[in-house]
Amino acid sequence: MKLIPQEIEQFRRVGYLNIEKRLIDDEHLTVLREHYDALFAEKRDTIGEGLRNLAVVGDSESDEDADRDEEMLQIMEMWRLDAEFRKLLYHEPLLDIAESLIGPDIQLFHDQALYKPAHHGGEVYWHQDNAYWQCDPPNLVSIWIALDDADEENGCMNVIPGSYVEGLAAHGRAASEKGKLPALLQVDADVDRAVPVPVKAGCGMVHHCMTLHQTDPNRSSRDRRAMVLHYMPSGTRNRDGEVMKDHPLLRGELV
Ligand SMILES: O=C(O)CCC(=O)C(=O)O
Repeated sequence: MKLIPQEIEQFRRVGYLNIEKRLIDDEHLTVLREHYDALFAEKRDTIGEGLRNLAVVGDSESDEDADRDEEMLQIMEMWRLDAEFRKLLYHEPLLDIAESLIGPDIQLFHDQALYKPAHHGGEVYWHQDNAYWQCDPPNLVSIWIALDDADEENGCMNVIPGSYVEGLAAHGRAASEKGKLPALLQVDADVDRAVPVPVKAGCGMVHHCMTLHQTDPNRSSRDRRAMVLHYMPSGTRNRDGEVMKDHPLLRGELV
């Protein structure tokens, strides 16, 4: 399911693309949801050991007095924990999209499950992914897959079109009116330029690692489960300047 030239051109112009075709069929979606829920249930009481709540307000994530009323739950490296998510790394429709945008030699940077529970799902503040990652060259792309319908009510992605060509903005630690969010970065963004990217379950959106994006709290009665795969062209260097040879090669050759 390679992207067509108009889609590639659109991605190059605005730095993201809403993929309205199904990437994951119904049967596959049911299996992924079951495995996703099982992993979150298994880790429920082990915050800090593989499960993080990015919505913690306090001086540090482990702060005993931190406010944890809101939850923006994250499990990194799902592929290491579960065979279904390992298989997802090699799912052809996803790799075809990645190849259309970053070329034939593709490695995984990492994957993550991002779960905004109904009613009290926390916010993710405006950021560019490469502010966290500091990869070089900054040519990574992420496919954000909706496991539930995601819209403005339950915290779909909001993006600033064209921001990815405007350079890396100066990020600081995120803060809300309640206090500091130690797990998150934040940058001032021109919200008048922001557009929502609603995504149906089984579909996805792809964004460049320099695209400014954010997601709102989930106050709706619907969960918002998402799975994100971050792809890099082979040969990409990490923040220490090292080529990341040990990350899984998903297609093509190691460069
Ligand atoms: O899923 C979310 O709420 C945030 C996603 C995000 O920031 C990302 O995929 O880079």
